[in-house]
Amino acid sequence: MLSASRMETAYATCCLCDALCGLTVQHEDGKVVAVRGQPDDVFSRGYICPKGVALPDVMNDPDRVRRPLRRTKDGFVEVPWEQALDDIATRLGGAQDAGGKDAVAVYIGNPTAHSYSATLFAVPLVGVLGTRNVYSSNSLDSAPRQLVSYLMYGARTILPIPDLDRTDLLLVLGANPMVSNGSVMTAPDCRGRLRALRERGGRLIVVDPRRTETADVADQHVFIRPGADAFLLLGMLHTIFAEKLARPGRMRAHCDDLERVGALVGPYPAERVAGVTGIDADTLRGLARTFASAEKAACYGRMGTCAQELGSVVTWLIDLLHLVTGNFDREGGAMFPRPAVDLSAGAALLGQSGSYDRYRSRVAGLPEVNGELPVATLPDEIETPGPGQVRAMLLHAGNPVLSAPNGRRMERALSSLELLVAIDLYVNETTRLAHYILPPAFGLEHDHYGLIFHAVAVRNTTKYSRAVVPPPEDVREDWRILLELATRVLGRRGALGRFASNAMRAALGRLGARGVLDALLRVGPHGQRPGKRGLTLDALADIPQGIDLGPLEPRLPGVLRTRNKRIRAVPAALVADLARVARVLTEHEERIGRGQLSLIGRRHLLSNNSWMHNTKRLVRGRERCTLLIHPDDARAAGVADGGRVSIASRVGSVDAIAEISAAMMPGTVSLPHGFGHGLTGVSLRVASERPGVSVNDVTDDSRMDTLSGTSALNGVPVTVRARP
Ligand SMILES: Nc1nc2c(c(=O)[nH]1)N[C@H]1C(S)=C(S)[C@@H](COP(=O)(O)OP(=O)(O)OC[C@H]3O[C@@H](n4cnc5c(=O)[nH]c(N)nc54)[C@H](O)[C@@H]3O)O[C@H]1N2
Ligand SMILES: Nc1nc2c(c(=O)[nH]1)N[C@H]1C(S)=C(S)[C@@H](COP(=O)(O)OP(=O)(O)OC[C@H]3O[C@@H](n4cnc5c(=O)[nH]c(N)nc54)[C@H](O)[C@@H]3O)O[C@H]1N2
Ligand code: SF4
Ligand SMILES: [Mo]
Repeated sequence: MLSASRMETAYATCCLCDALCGLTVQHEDGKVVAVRGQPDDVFSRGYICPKGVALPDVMNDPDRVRRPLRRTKDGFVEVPWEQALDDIATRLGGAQDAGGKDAVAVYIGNPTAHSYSATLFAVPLVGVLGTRNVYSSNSLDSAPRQLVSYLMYGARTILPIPDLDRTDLLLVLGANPMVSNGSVMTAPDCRGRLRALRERGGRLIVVDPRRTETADVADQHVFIRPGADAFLLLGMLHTIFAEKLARPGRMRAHCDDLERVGALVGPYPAERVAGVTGIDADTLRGLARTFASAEKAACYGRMGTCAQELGSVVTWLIDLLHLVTGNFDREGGAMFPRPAVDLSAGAALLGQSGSYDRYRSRVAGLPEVNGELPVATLPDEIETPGPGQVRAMLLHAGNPVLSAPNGRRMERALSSLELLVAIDLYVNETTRLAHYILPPAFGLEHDHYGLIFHAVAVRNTTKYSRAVVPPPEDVREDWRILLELATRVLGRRGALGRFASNAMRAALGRLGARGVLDALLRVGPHGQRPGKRGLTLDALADIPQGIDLGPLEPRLPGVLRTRNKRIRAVPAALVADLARVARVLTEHEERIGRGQLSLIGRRHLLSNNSWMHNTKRLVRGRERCTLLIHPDDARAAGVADGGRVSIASRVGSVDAIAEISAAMMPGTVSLPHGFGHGLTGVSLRVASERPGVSVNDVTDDSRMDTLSGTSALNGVPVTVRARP
């Protein structure tokens, strides 16, 4: 009886992926007991996926780090926070005293973006460190999208999003929203929204080297060779101009140089690109006509179009497809959300609208993109001696040994650091190499606001969720850890440093993450104005199901941050990169001639990148880390279904079980990322039972979109052999 009376229910938001699903959380005595979908949530309306249900498994995981750890020769030992923070600050400062600012690197991992407070408080820490060696999962993910936005619209945060709920035609290129639940397109219950598209008579077309779960619910699926999207889009644009289907309408007035596009795509008629894409010329022209003639059409490209050698050009061509057909900033096309926190204004205020090629990486000479360098070159910066060599690194919510290409090389490089500090929940493949692990509060132990994800959402909504349960006694919220490190590092820099440190601690410490968010809401488009009571954090917190701010609306030209308030339709850097497109096309043709296999990735609904394999209810079922291979390729390599194969590339090889599948395009094989938990020193008991192998021991760190520094995690040339 007593225990029943203590059970309470709260609203919350899932922090795991972009979808921002509303949750109903049952908790008792400070412990979360059950998580369900929240039917009243204005955006997700009750939808939830199995990962959201499993959130408490991570929070309550016996393997979770709950006290600061220091590595000794006998393994990790617990240390008090103050001692850990002081020693870390001293050693970071020491590394910078000896080797300059760049001697300390920072790596910001994916979950950082899912915490508004960590996102906000990483900024002052990176600022205080003043290093050029800033890395993040962006260069394994969406850096091409952010770069193209900076080049065309004047800010990396101005992201065109498919108006999913109102379009008549959704052309999906290299995304699998049925599994990923949408990415750079916040759309809780993608499955239901795609069903609704078809129920209202709309069409769904998927272009992917694998017949994916999304292709399975589409009207049409077209196989494409990995990395050939630029050629497809050039061929489509060529057809649109050749057949006089271009209808830019009001976009003409909003763009500079749109009229140059026809000439740029001139060398790429459908016949020229058919062979290299694997799509016959008629089908290709058909796609162009279907897109151009639809009343409302949107093209959605994601990991498949970003994590490849031509990621930036492909992203640009997708935007051009919208502009040229007039499906831009218009209902049912690609549109700009209007979030309650105006990220672009905030970024502009901090001087962070974006940047490109202000400096280059020391060793490989790769351009800086929006203040970051490519993760793929981090090992170069650690291993190559000389001024500016990285000696120490802060790792926030990342697992580059499993997530970056050539993971074995990353592992070697990180092992050689003087100091590696991880802020993380687990002793995993990367953090086991750290000298310190600092444990953060997680999930429903802290509040939630979709700072970044409201800004890429298919509908304008806003929602703040309070923390549901207290964190374990000795963990701290990420933003506090980041602030502690920033102020301590600053405080070591003489009298002026101590003054600045005290000022920062007083200002940001007192305001806190919530205070900063409140201020951002107040100055945002729905905030307070003279004579008008607008949004405040307190007011929002009292509406836990969120506020619906309506469908996306046209925002040109106000949304732009270019000086003349016009879109740069053909930025010079992208036009220049067309020379590389021509070269890559020839390379692809040669590769096809040699019959070389291409490796791509895949995601699973129950996996989340590298770090949710330690929860029993998410690792159930069939082995997931298998190599999908087409029957013809299996036959040619003598590979049997269920047989062991070795997959080898320039950088390494792994063994896996083969799964013969006609869902693969011939010539293409697929292995998921985020596995490989069998390394010594990993403390993940559940994950270690079915460790799998890391595809990133095979992906090649030298293959990248050189414009944006984004790794070509897809389309890796490999050979597959049967193992005895
Ligand atoms: N369940 C689950 N959800 C997730 C994640 C997860 O790990 N698990 N991760 C989250 C994260 S961090 C992200 S960034 C998103 C990613 O979200 P998505 O991009 O939707 O997810 P992917 O499964 O990577 O989809 C990429 C698709 O591109 C295809 N592809 C590969 N190469 C090419 C190519 O060259 N051209 C074309 N046209 N297609 C290609 C692949 O076959 C795959 O279907 O998902 C997020 N959501
Ligand atoms: N081959 C291949 N490689 C890929 C991809 C692919 O499709 N194919 N996808 C790429 C993509 S899209 C991404 S985003 C990257 C992700 O790569 P990373 O960002 O490097 O790593 P994750 O696997 O997301 O691991 C996140 C880490 O953060 C920790 N963590 C979780 N929540 C919190 C928190 O609230 N606070 C803190 N401090 N830590 C937390 C977890 O324990 C885990 O160690 O992987 C990339 N790698
Ligand atoms: S779809 Fe994403 S946000 Fe929604 S419950 Fe699943 S993991 Fe959480
Ligand atoms: Mo990602």
